[in-house]
Amino acid sequence: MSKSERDRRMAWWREAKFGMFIHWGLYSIPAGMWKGKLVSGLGEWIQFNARIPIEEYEKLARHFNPVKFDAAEWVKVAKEAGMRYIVITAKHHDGFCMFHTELTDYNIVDATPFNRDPLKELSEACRKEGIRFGFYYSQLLDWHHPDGAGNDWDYDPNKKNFTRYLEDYVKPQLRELLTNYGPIAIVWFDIYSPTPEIARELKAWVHRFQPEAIVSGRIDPGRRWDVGIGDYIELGDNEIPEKRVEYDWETPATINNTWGFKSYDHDWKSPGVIIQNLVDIVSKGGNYLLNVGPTADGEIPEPSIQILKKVGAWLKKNGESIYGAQASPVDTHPHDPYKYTSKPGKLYVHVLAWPWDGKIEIQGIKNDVERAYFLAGKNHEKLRFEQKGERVLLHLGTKPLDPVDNVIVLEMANRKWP
Ligand code: FHN
Repeated sequence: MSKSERDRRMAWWREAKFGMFIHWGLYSIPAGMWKGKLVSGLGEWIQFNARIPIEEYEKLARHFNPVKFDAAEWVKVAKEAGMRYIVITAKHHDGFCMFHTELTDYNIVDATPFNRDPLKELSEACRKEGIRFGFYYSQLLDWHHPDGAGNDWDYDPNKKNFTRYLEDYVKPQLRELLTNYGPIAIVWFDIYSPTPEIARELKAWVHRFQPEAIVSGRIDPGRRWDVGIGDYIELGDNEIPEKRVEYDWETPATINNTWGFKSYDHDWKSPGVIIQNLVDIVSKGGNYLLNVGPTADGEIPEPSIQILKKVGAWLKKNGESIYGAQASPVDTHPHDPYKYTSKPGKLYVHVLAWPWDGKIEIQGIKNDVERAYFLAGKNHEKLRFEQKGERVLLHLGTKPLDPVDNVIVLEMANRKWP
């Protein structure tokens, strides 16, 4: 694919910067407890961590009736948080399908009293609200399918046939997902594909039905930090690189310590931490895909909603420094109290810790600064500054406007830098 073709396909994603990840499935019923005992580890891994036999785990489906699920409400939460795309688990490692599929009855429409297809409802709600819609699909691990990888307590691994699983199950299911749910913005494969050939085949399969869909970096067989078969590099979970990465990349992240709902995980990241992570990621050229883990009733946990609202309120005022922004043109040290994002002719200085004397000196400014102002300030009132070569001293005053991140815009005399 030519560079211009690639740039065209990736344009919306580069602009979007912030997305909502949704891990939702049968595991939201046990929510981290099995037979009265806490099961440590990620909520969505409970079947594996407690080695629950398929016969027992399957029974959860009979009790899955998330009547409070409201696609419009979820999209509203994402939108108000300033998120521009949604990626939801169509099939996670437990193999339970959160969409209507002809390939197995082990799906939310046929196996539960709920009898609705949340992916259909969510994809439609996203379309109405102008939010891009994508799905997560576990292409390697499937603890329910006899040929999927990962389950050695119900199946003999030596008898598994991955090719059969790929051809007779994964590809037909992907075809359903790629043809029945409108435009698909992202197909989020996870872990890795067994070989580069399989990864390439899967990518071609996706593009056969949705030529514009972006494919996550975890389609690659274990390649990271490099341009692979996926359309962008997918970093490790909650991983933020030390420096700018010169290729499209994304950090998938939890809002507490699990992806799938766990009733006793209350270790929420504060809105401040999330805003700072978002700024850090954008300043290094990446996207932030932040997860929520809805309950078995179909609700996004209230603490997540409250956190996201605050992030959204900050973005409402400061979004110009995030959406479509480019990485910092200057390397900052992890301990610097500020970070940069940029757009042609504008440098956004994110002041993350207010200086005690109301002044901050920044370095590496290779252009004449024409004007400085707080992005969230009234009428963009001018800020006093002094420039000596590449150093700029900003007089901020003693009172921050925002408790987390105050963005100062430096307008440059010409648009050549940054
Ligand atoms: O095993 C999964 C995990 O459950 C979750 O889906 C995350 C999201 O990035 N991916 C895998 C671990 O990296």
